[in-house]
Amino acid sequence: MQLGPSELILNEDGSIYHLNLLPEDLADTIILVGDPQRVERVSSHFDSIEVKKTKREFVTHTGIYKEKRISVISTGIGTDNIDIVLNELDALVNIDLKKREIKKGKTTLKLLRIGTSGALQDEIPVDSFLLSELALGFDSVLHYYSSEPVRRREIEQAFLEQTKWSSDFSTPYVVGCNQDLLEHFSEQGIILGFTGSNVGFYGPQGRQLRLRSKDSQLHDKLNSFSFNGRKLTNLEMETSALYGLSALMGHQAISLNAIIANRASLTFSEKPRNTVDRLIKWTLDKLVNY
Ligand code: R1P
Repeated sequence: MQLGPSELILNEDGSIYHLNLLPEDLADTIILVGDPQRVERVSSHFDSIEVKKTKREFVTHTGIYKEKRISVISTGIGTDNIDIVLNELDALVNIDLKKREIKKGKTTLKLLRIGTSGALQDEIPVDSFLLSELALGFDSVLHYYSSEPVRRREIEQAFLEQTKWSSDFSTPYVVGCNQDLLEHFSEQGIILGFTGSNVGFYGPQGRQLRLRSKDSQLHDKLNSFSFNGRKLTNLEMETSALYGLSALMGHQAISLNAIIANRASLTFSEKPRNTVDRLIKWTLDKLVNY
C-alpha cells in the first residue's frame, strides 16, 4: 500500500519533512540530544564528519568516531518532538521513500539520548550520570498508539492510587529501556534510575514561580511514590516517548542523564557544561565496543 503525500511528507529533494534527511545521511547508531548546540559538542570528537544538515530545531551531524559511524541529532524539548523524530527516523530506514511503501525487512536503530535532568531524591548527587531503566510518561504521546504490549500496567496503577492523580492530568504510562543497551552501559558509578518525563518544565514539574500549582503536593507526590521499594529518581522531558515508541517500532533505546540539579536539596551543578561533556565522551567510548 502506498503512503499518500499528506501522510509521508517529503521535501523537494526527497528528504523527510522535518529532519530534512535522506536515508544515506543516517547511521544506524544515533545519539539524540535536546539542545541543538550540543550536537557540535558531540561531533567535535568525531574523526571526520560527512553530513551536516539543519531544519528548525533538528540539527544532524553524521561522522566517524574511532571507525564507528554515528549520527547525532537534536530533538529540541519535549515528547511531542520525540514523536516527530522517532517516526521520521523509522521512516528513513523502514520505508522506501521513493516507492512510498513499507519495506519487507526491518532495520533496527540504536538510539541513545544524552540529556540533562534534575534528581528527585536527596542521595543522587549533582554531576552524576543516571541511566533510565524505566520511564514514567506524564505526556500523552503513547496513548495515540496501540501501546498495550510495552506498558507496565502494575506500576501505572500503583502510581495512580498512591498519588491520587488528578483526572485533569493525562494518564501516566510506564515503559522500559532496551535490555542489551542497559547491560552494555551499566557499570560502577552509573546510577540506574526510574525517570519521570514531564510535559513542561515549571508547573508540570512542581516548580512555582508566579503561578500557583493546581496540586501543591505535586513535588512531594513525585518524590515519595514507591513501587516495590523503587522510587522515581529524576525528571526530564523526553525519555518516556523515546522508550515507548522505540519499543513499539522495534528499535533499541536508552536514555543517559547528566544530573545537573537536585530538586530535593534545591542545588544546581556549578559546572553543568563539564558534566554534560564528560557524559558525551564516556558515551562515545562505550559505544565503540557495542
Ligand atoms: C529542559 O531544560 C530541557 O533539558 C532537558 C529536558 O529533558 C528538557 O529537554 O534535556 P536536554 O538538556 O536534553 O534538552
